[in-house]
Amino acid sequence: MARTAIIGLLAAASLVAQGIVDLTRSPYAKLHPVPVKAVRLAGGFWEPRRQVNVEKSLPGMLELLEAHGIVDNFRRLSGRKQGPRQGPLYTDSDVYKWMEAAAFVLQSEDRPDLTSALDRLTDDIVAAQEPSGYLNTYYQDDRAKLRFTEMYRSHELYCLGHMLQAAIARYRADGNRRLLDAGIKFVNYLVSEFGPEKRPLLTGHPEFELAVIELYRVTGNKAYLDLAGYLLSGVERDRLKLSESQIAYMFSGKPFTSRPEFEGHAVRAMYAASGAADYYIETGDAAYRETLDRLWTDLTARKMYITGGVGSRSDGEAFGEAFELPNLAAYTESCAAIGNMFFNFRMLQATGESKYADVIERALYNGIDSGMSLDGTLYCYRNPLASTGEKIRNPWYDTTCCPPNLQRVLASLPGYFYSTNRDGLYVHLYDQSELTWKLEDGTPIRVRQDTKYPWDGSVTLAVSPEQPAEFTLFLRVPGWSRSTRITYPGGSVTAPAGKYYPIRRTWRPGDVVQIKFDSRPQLIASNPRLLENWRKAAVQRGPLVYCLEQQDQAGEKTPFDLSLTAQAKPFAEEFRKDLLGGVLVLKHVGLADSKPTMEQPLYEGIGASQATPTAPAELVFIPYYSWANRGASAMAVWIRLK
Ligand code: FUB
Ligand code: ZN
Repeated sequence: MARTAIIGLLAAASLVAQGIVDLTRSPYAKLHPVPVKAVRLAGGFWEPRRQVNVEKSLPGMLELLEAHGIVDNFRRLSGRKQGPRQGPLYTDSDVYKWMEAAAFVLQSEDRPDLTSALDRLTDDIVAAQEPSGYLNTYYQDDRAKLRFTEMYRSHELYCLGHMLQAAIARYRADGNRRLLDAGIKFVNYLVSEFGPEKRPLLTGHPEFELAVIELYRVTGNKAYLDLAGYLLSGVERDRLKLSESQIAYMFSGKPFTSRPEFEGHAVRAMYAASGAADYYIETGDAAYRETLDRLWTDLTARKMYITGGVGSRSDGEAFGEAFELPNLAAYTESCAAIGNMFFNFRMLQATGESKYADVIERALYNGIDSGMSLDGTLYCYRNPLASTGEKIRNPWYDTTCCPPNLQRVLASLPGYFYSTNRDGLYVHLYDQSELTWKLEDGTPIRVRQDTKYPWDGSVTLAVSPEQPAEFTLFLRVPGWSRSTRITYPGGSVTAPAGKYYPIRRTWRPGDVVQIKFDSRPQLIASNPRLLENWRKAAVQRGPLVYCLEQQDQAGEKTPFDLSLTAQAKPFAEEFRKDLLGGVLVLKHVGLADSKPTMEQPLYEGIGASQATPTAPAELVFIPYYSWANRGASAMAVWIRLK
């Protein structure tokens, strides 16, 4: 083996506990994600996105956080800046999310600019911390007396949760524990002051639960896991006099294990479920597992958009009823889709079941990827499935939770690709990339993926353990692939969809596996109870959901004036390098209403309606994630069927 390869493998062996979560000692984890640094994305679909994040989004967002006084909120507490506090009460979390994103970048590559920005921010934050450990820039001065008195809205634990996640990501990047020690100090203050026999505590916006469990994983201090368990147990509803509507909205304040369904604020609910999944992974508590399964079914069978977006109502940024999934009015906050990914990522590690990876992929390639513009400077807060052409992307929001959330997902993305267990290696996601890690018996391994996924359904994996080793390679076969052929040394199989296909054998350096997924476009129908999608279809190709954007259609017809014919013919495919950063465009014959729908009667006899003249039209579809990158334009995912 070449000397550089050996050095690379040695470097891999020295990486410890640098995954998005560290499940190496978690008794109920079936899988263990690999470190972020172990996977190098290389020029495929995601690497350009990751790069734009590093080069454009992160610097731009730090400038905006500074320009809006959000970092000064910390500095004013230490006297380094004067002036009033800026922004809503949860803005500390946005600085922390940015820091977490930057720290994940450092897990992948050396970036002195990001290291020094993190050092400066850490300095300002630590200087603002009180001797007790308390730290929140909103509950200061005359608001100090309100601390922990209005927890249903205060976001004190939410901000601390994000601080812990930033601190842990930094610690895992380069061993710097300055922010981590500050976070631990605050958590120790909570442990000493709050609890069943002490003062009551509540996460009005869940997030802290999953963060403090990660802190338990870092430190081994069981008090942190118990604190999460206490919060999830919701025992303080009486002492805190919480109303039913508060409990429903916050998705906390009553036992997590008593939840029959998802309701209330979608981001809160997704983070609560993620924290509960973490709690299950550590405790194996069967009541948690049952609840998580029940909630997952509620989500994926009744409340999730085809894009992986969740939370359909603007009012309260909340879940609707079952099948209440409007397209134009869809709220589908970027943070909620990200929360969906976090929840499913944890369920995947807990169970090893590919249905969770399917949801991760659905959310990632669609409802999350749509959240950041292709140039990395504009963000969607809402990710609707139809639009009449309003402006949807902005560089900044007063509540700017989504941009840094998108940044931390992109920065940590390599860590989602693989897991290990005692039997071998799981491949969850496909993209041009290289894994340099080790099997759980310590055998160093490299896996190189060569693929144009998602544009092409072919993936070639070169599997190279350092020396011949018997283990199982578990290849995820996505639920959307109607037929999948896997060829490996000594075998060729048709693999069922929606499962991991296990190949157990003695693998030798350079062994090659070829996978051919069926990524041809499909027309997708909704459950009939999803009333808005009656007689409509969506187009999906591989993991990508497609849409019609007005500016691509001949005569700039709106998507609402176009329809697909029920007898679908094959789609024409054209890779357009020049368009939207390079996308595979789909074209299909369809019909255009001769009279624009805007001018048609609101109601008319069915006969007249069916006789509305139409003309043949070519429908041009682009991937949903790429919409709204060329200015405002009408868009639809669900297209009328005629
Ligand atoms: O409340 C903090 C964040 O702001 C939530 O997670 C988002 O939904 C937005 O309301
Ligand atoms: Zn958000």
